Amino acid sequence: MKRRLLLGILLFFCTTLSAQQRPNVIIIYADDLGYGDLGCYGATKIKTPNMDRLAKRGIRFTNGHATSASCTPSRYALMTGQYPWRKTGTGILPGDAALIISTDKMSLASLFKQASYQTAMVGKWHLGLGDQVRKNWNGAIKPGPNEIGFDYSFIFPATADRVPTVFVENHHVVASDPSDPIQVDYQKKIGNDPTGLENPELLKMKASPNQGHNNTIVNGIGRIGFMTGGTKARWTDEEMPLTFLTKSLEFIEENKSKPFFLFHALTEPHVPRMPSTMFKGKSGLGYRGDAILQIDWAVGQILNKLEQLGLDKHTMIILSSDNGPVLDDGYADEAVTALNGHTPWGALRGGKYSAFEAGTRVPFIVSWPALIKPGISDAMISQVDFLASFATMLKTKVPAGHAPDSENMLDALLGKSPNGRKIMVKEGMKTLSITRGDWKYIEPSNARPVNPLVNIELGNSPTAQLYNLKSDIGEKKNLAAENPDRVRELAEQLKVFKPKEN
Ligand code: NG6
Ligand code: CA
Repeated sequence: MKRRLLLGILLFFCTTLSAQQRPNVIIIYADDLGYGDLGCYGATKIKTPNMDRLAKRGIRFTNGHATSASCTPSRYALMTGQYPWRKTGTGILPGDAALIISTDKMSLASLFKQASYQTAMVGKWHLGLGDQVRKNWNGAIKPGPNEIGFDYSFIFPATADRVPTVFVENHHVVASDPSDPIQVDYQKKIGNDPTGLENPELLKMKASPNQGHNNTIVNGIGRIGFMTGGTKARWTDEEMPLTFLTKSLEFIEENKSKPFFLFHALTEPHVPRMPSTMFKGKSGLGYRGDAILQIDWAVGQILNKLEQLGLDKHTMIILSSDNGPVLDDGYADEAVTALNGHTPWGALRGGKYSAFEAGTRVPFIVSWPALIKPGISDAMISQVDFLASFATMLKTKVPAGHAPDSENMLDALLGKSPNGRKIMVKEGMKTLSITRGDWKYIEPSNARPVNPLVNIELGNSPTAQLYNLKSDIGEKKNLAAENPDRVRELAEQLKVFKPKEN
């Protein structure tokens, strides 16, 4: 009897200990969700109770960042631990691009896999698939997520507004049909499907002028790029995020007794915003707001599932976004006209595509009830740091030369330390900035200062910009002229991180 009790106590401690070192990890990664889009980050015109619940029981970072102000480069950095501008070809990818992540370097996924986690990638991918552009969409498509360390993947290839609008499960398009082969072309029209340009009367949501979302029509929405075939395989926008959620919930359920790593990459609130019927019109802010309610609901479903399975205490959840917010990003979806005073960028300047803070400073919440004490952290932290931080948590060595820009921020992520990075480099659309302490320097750039189509200030200026983020989070007052030494120093320091000229 005594021995049994002792054994029981021992077992209890061992499980608790290993769960403390090896929690399940879920990254919920939104697409274009802004710093000011969540109630817990100050939004008042939209309600996000589930994300707020997550923040309340975890740490809400006020200074958490994507590396870049658009999708592909931010995801590349998160997965590889390398600043994306150090590698060519990491800009926003077309839907037929080849995989841009090297399969022989450690990735965030292969790190978890090496530590005997079950790993899954569900949702938006946008890092390329296969080894060439002209790939066969009807056979096995590889390399992709499964070749960089995910045991299971259920994705769509690029963005919701880019063809092919199909799911790929592991190596195969879901519901593909050999008698209706899929072909994709980004240069010219392929097949006979109507396009937004030729048949605007078939659209249920019009494209904004001059943004180019008027190629093949799928589900009444013009896309970027042309596709033909795969009629049964095409997803409908209203249902696609729910499919992703279902796949993630199934993965959690199937792996409830082993440690798992799940990357749940949402497609909302990226365009085209076409929420499911249960959310349409619910926010009063147009489909963009409705899409945020849909995200919040999905987060709630994941939290509930973990609770039901008794996994909530030992599961670490990170919620963040790949870049900042945008309103009109290609469709006439009322994002601008129905905004109703909501400020997706909070008090920050700029938005998606911008070198100003709203481009990259994003919602960033970390929860792990068994270990993390709730609070707010001002530590400066970047998604490029996940790889080195989790390597530390899992006691895995990152091979020399891999993940060169990833810093171990585990203590900051767990709220054990208020200190984050000393310096951080980020990009708008190519324009780099460096932040050290309170000071942010944006390198001079001759690129256009404003993108008039999306109506966002890009943070570009032909002369140097220097802001004190402590006193001026909105980057209103350029202090470069008064601080030439600081400008010189930061410009010098930034050189180390610039792409190598070749
Ligand atoms: C841009 C698209 C935009 C969006 C973005 C990718 C135009 C004019 N705009 O090129 O609609 O698809 O790419 O967004 O084509 S991201 O969040 O995946 O980076
Ligand atoms: Ca994005």
